[in-house]
Amino acid sequence: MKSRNDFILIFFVVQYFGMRKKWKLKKSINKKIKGANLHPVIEQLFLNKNIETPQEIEEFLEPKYEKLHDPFLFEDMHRVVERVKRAIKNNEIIGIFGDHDADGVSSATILSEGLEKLGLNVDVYIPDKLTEGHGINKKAIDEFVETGVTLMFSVDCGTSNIKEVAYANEKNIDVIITDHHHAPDSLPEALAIINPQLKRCKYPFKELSGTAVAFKVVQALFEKLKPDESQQLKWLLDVVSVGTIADCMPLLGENRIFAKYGLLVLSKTRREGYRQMFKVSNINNCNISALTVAYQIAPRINAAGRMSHAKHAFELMRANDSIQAFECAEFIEEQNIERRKITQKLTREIDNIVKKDHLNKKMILIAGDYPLGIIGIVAGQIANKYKKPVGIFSKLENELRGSFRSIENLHIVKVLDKCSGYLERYGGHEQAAGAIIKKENFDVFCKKAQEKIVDLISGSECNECVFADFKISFSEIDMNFVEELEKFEPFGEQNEEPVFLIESIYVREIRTIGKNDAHLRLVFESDGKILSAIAFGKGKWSEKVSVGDKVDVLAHVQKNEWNGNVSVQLNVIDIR
Ligand SMILES: [Mn+2]
Repeated sequence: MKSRNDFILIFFVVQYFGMRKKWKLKKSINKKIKGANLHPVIEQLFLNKNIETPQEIEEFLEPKYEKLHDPFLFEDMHRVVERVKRAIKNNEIIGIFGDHDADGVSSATILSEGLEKLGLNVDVYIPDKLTEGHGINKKAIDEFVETGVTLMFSVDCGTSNIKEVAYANEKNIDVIITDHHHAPDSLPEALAIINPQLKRCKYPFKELSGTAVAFKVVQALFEKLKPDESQQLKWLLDVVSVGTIADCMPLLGENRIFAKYGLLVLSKTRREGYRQMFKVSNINNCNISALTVAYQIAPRINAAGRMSHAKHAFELMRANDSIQAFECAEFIEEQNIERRKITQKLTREIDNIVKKDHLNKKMILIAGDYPLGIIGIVAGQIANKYKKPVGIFSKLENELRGSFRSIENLHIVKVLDKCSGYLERYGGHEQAAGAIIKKENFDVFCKKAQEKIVDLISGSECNECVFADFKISFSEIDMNFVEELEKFEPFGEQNEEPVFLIESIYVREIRTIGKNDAHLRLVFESDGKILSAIAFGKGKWSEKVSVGDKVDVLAHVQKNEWNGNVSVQLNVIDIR
């Protein structure tokens, strides 16, 4: 059974009892994949992903480590290798400038470990989320100068740091940028920029996380400088999968290799930091899925940066004895408990404001004396609940700092682009962004954003819909079918677990389980066939559904392993 943490459960309840959802069945694609003998539902799953030939099917179903792209497809990669060679020869000290989120901390882990294995001295600087924010800063460069750094790497940031890179050059530090953020037209004068988002970049896969980009650099360095050990790099994939999933990168293309093998490595990780975290936080490492990473591991790594300083998460990742790792893991667990408390409190507070004043608005924009570290998570939860783009702002002395979360089919940075005249700084991705705004500009910014967003939200958006991928008959669901579906794992961003519409089945048993009767166990029957089901966070349904009812359900079809028995189970999302 897949475990999910408290906050999504609470959320599901709110989501499905707050309003009645319409069901929509996605249109099926009227095509055949030639040369493949597939279950019609499985065939549709491929067609939905634009996979249309047997070769493409094989590529998707068998993501092999050996199939990772050549890192030298980044045109600056040779320059990176040459510069690092020189650094080894001259015994230089290398600076690494990281970032405070899970992807940033993971990127710094990969690169620092890779460079140390090549015999280099490394000095890692992780910025403080609360006082420094995102991107290279002068304070860090000054510290690097003090330590004698002559070559610095940025990880998960740097592409827009023109001034800071110029400053480093002035101080005789060469800069190599490794990043995956959106690239502006003018770029810093760095020795090399490794970023798949650069317009000139010919690397075939654009959706790498910061951690994956750092891994590509290490992969290139080992290929040229330590080829006999390059197979060992597989053991770094646990960290790459965490960075990739934490940063919500689509689990397609090369990321499928990182996620699939990374999750496997993660379940038998050699890293003390993860091992102690699993122990301290009761994370079951037998069957780690992308959900485990998204809802249990990534929030803990992020908690340090949100509540105190991300350097503690970095220490956890790099700890090489179990006692140090245990202490870091305990500290992070405390920070996460605290983070969860204040997040829940603020989400409730903001939710009340929304209900009172914002229900008729296209975009929810709210400012207050809110803790900077958690406004992003709260914005995400509110966006998820109301299916509207959200910006939550922390009021500081002279400025406000906002964290934005978007909805499907809306590129949030494009909204900010249209209001850039009122913003001091902004940046981010399609679904999440940040901005700094002067106090006096806040009201006019809100007004403009509400106006501009109208053109950007696609007309057909459906706020109160749940989508089913396919209609399937109850009799078709068996172990064979579940095993076919499992080949599509790991499920996650842009490779979501399919939802099935199953019609006209009978409820044979129903009972609530779990703390506060939060969940439901059901048994369904049709034509003499019986299947058991679970409905997470749906305990309240027991008031309206009873034994003997004829119902339709929306559900995932999964395997349930319990006491050594394996059976087919429906994971019910909605019922009518
Ligand atoms: Mn990132």
